[in-house]
Amino acid sequence: MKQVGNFFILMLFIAGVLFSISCNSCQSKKGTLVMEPYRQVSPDFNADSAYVFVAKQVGFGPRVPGSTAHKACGDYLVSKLSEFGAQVTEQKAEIIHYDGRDLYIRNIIGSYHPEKERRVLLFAHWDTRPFADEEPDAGSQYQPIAGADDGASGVGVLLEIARSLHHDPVERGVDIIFFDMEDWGQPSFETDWVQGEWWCRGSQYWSEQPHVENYKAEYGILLDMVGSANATFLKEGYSKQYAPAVLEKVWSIAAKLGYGNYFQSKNGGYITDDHLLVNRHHRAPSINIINLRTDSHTGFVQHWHTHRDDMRNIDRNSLKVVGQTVMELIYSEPVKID
Ligand code: AHN
Ligand code: ZN
Repeated sequence: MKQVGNFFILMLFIAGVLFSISCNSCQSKKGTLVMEPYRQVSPDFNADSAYVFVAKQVGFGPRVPGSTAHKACGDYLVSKLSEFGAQVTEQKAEIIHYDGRDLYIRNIIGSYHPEKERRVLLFAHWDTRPFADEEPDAGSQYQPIAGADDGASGVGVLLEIARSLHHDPVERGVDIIFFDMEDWGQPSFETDWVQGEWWCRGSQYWSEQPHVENYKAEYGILLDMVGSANATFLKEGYSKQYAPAVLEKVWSIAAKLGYGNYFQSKNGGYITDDHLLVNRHHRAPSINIINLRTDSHTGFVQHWHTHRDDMRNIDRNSLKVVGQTVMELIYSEPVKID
C-alpha cells in the first residue's frame, strides 16, 4: 500500500513537471517535448553594410568639431539619412567651451513619420575626441583619435537601421539623432579643472531645445562603443535608474536572439553619456548600450581614448548583435513599455 502511494505521488510529480514545461515556451506533441525556437520578426540586420558605414566615417579622418573632416562627415550623414527616406533636420548652435572658445554644434536628426505621436528615439554621437588622453605616450595625447569604436560604431549601426526602415517601414515614428560634441570633455592631462558639464554638449542642447517643441518619445536607446570584438554590454547605472523596463525588454530580446554572451545580466557603473541628458529632461526614458569592462582600469575597452581606436577593432559580429536586437524591438510592434 505504501509503494502504491509513493507511485501515485511520483506520477503526480511527473505530470506537474510536464505541465509546467509545456506552459513555458515548449510544446507537447504526441508525448514528446519540442522547444519552440524564437522566430525573429525583424528583417536581417546587414553587418557588412554597417561595417562600411563605420569605415566611411573613419575615412574622413578624426571628426573633431570645427575640422574639415567633421564638416565632410556631417554632410555625408545628412545625405545618407535623406537617401534612406528620413526627413532631415539639422540643429546648429554656438556654445562656449571650458577654455572660453566659441564652438559650433551640429546635431543631425533623421525622422520617420514625423507626424506620428508615438515615437522611438535612437541616438549615438558622431563627433570624435580631440585628444588621446588615455595614451601612455604624453606626446601623442594632443592628437585627435580615429574614433572607430568611440563614435563611428553607433552611428554606423543606426545608418544601417535607417536603410532598413526605408525598405521595411514600421508603424511608429522613429527619430535617429546623431549628437555632436559628446566627446570634448576636459582632458585628463589638464591640471586646471574648470567647473562645468563639458561632455555631451550636443545632447544637452537638444534636450533643452529639441527640434520639435515638447518632444517626447516612448523610449530611447543610445549606442556608444558597440563595435569591438567580444563587447560586453552591462546594465549601465542611469539606464537602470531611468528606464528599467526598457533595459529589461532589450536584454530579454537579446537573450531570445541568442546574444546572451554580449548582453550580460551584470550591472555596470554609472556613465555620463548622452542618454543622461535625454533622461533628465524627460524626452524619453533612455538606456545606453555601451561596452563596459570589468578588466580595465577605466571601465571601458583598452583602446578607449587612444590611437588604437581604429578599424582594426571593429568586429561585424558586435555590430550585428546590437543592430539586430534594436531592430527586433522596433519591428515587434505594438510594443508596450511602461
Ligand atoms: C565619461 O567618461 C565622463 N563619459 C564617457 C562617455 C563617453 C566618452 N563615451 C564615449 N566617450
Ligand atoms: Zn569618448
